[in-house]
Formats: sequence, structure tokens, C-alpha cells
Amino acid sequence: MLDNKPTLNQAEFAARRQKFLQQLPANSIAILSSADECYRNGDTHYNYRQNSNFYYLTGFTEPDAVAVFIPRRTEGEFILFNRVKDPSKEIWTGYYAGQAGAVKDYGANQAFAITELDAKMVELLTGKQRVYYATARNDQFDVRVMHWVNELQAKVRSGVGTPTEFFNIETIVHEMRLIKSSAELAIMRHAGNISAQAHKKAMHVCHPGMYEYQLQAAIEYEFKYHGSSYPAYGSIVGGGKNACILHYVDNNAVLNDGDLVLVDAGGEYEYYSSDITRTYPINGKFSAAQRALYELVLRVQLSTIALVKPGVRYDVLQDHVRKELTRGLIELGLLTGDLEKLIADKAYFDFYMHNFGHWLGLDTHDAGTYKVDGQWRELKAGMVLTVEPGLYVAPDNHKVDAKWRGIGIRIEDDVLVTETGYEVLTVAVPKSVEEIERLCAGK
Ligand SMILES: [Mn+2]
Repeated sequence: MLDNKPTLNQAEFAARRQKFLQQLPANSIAILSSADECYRNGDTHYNYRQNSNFYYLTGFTEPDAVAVFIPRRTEGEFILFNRVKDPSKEIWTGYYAGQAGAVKDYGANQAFAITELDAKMVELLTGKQRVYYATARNDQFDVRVMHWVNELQAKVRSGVGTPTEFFNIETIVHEMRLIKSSAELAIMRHAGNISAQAHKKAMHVCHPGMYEYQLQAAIEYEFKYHGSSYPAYGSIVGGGKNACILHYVDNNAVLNDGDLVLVDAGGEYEYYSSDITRTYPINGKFSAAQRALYELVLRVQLSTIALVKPGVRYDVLQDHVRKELTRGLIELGLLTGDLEKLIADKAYFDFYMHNFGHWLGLDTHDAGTYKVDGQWRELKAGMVLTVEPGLYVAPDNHKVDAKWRGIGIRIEDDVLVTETGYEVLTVAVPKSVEEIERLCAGK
């Protein structure tokens, strides 16, 4: 299953550009910058990771690049500015595509050295009315765009047309990214399978006395081994009450006998994220209290996933999760009172304080708004979202019986909306009590 290694080909990126350019009005220009490089301790590089919007439209993974799109331009609609080939630098940092490579391998109609950017941009902006760019994402780039426009304005008395309208390019690109193509889905299934494999491995090796970071190492080894470049986000491995810290990333405590461990980790494969959370007993056997809360979260997760299909609004799922968790908390005695009143009073918030899920794709919290014109968005075929209800009983919550305190549980899967319903992309990692206990015991 993990042997085939799907990738995106140039036709996929060309099709995206086509679709993007079709949405740009006449007399407009769109500009996207690559991600900046990050350094630490002077000259040590962080792993470079391309900006997701830039990657989505170009497939180009080098830094120091700017992509320009001009609809219906005679010399070509896609112009790439990138690094000039330089053998003395490439021997340190690896291959540069150069301008010839930008045209041949990345489908640019024209390519120029990034050092020519300022001069050429003034030329390309001439006579354009609308400019699309990633507004307010990068202060320096905002200033640079305005600087080009400013240079043009100085020439206005010689009859030069200057841009007068500025739009956020994300309103177009993010909407496109929300619906995944079949090629993207092949990659996301693969990312899901790799991460599922890693979680299974972790369940198998987990034992009392090991450190949280050792369990993290077991997972991240599997990511890398199967070709996932790096974790899609900082892996969370929280034993016992650490599971109640939602973005716990210290991962440096000992995993204790009798506690649960919450593991939220997903690999990034070919730029696409997966995002899985499993919670299981460190010693392989749920206690009665752990099991009761776990089965509640699982029941809610499964019934929420079952609701996923085109036309269902995001807030319907959100309300379902809140209602069913509240109902379960009443049944178990952690909340008392009238169901509807407890929901209206947000009584669940002491135990469940995050959203039920998020879009997933090139980013873990992927692009795309959740509301359109003030209305919650309806699901459509091709969207991918996580479904991740949880319950976290604070160690100092003295309103509930002591047996519940310090238990934190989240169960998260990646779900594709299909024409008729849903497909769980991370189905390969078990989550029923019986399966988990069997897998944990099988060591
Ligand atoms: Mn998530």
C-alpha cells in the first residue's frame, strides 16, 4: 500500500493555472511571492518549505522566486522570476532550475532573473488596472508592490496607465484549493496511509516508563521511512493530564502506567498534510472511567463522520458534536441539568473547547473560509476536513468525580466529502476499544 508513491505532474499545475487565469478579469495582473528562507544560529538553514499558494500554482519549490500571471498576454500568461544558475552556490545548496529550467520543467512562458524583478515589474504593471497579490501576508512584499506602483504613478503625466484597484489573490486561490482534484486526493490518501502506519507502530511500541519524545520518535521515524518529508505540524504526544493541554509540544514527560496517551501527529507528503489523533492506554488496557469517556468521544466522532455529505453545513456538524458530547456528559454524570439549557449555556466548554474540525490540504489548517456571505459553508464533493471531537477533564476540575480528572481524549480522522457521502482517508489506523487493546497487547 505504501509502495506506490503518487506525485503531481506538470499537467496538474498547468490545469490549475488555466483555471486561475480564467478567473482574472481583463486588464489585471496577479503576483505571488515564494516563501522566505529561515535561518537560525547565524547561517544554519531551517528546512525550506515553499509557500502553499505559490506551490499550488507553480509546483516550483525554490526560494527567491516571484510568479506573475497576466490573462491573455501575447508573450504568455505565466512569468517566473527565479534564481540564476550559479555552480559556485549550487555546490553548497543543490540544483537551481534557472530560467531555462523554469520554462522547460515548470511551464513558465517566460522566465527572468530574480534580480530583474523591480525593473520588469514596473514594465509588467504598466496599463494594468487591477492587481491581485497576497495582501497583508508579508510586510516587505506589500511595500515592494506599492513601490512598483508608485514608480508608475510618477509617469502618469506621460499617459501611462497605473493600477487603481488592489485585490487579495487568496480569494481566488483559496477557493480553488478547497476542492481537491483526483491527483491531489491520491496524494492525500497516501499521506493518510503513511500516518496511519506510524500511529499503528506507536500503539505497538508504547509502554509505561518510556518518554513522550520516544513515542514521538517512533512515529516520526515511520513518516520519514515512508517518504513523508517531515511532520505536517509539531507532533503532540501527551501522557496523562498533558493530554488536556491542547497544543502540548514539550513531549518530555514519562508515560505512566494507568494513564492514557494522546497522540496528534501527521506526516506531510508531497506538500499535503495528514492529521490524525489517537488516544490509548499506555499499558494497553483502558480503565473503566477512561473507557467510558473514550467510548463517548468515539461514538460522537463516528456519528459526526456519518453525517458528512454534500449540502451539509459546517455548523450542523459543529452543533451535532456539541449536543452529543453534552448528552454523553450528562449520562456519565459529569454534567447535570437539562440538555438544551446546558448547550445554550455552553456547559460543554469546560470539557470541549475547540472546533470539531478544519479543512485539510497543502496546509494542516487549510485555506478556505468557513463562512460565505455570513452563512456557514455547505460541504461539497472534493473537500477534505478533519473530524476531531475531544473531551478534556482538567486535573483541578472539582465539580466532577475524582476518577474523571486529568483524562484528555481526542479522536481525529481526515474525511473526504464524496458525491454520495464520505471517505475516511485515515481509516487504516484502529480506534475501537477492542482493536486498540488488541494492537497494544500484541507486543
Ligand atoms: Mn487537526
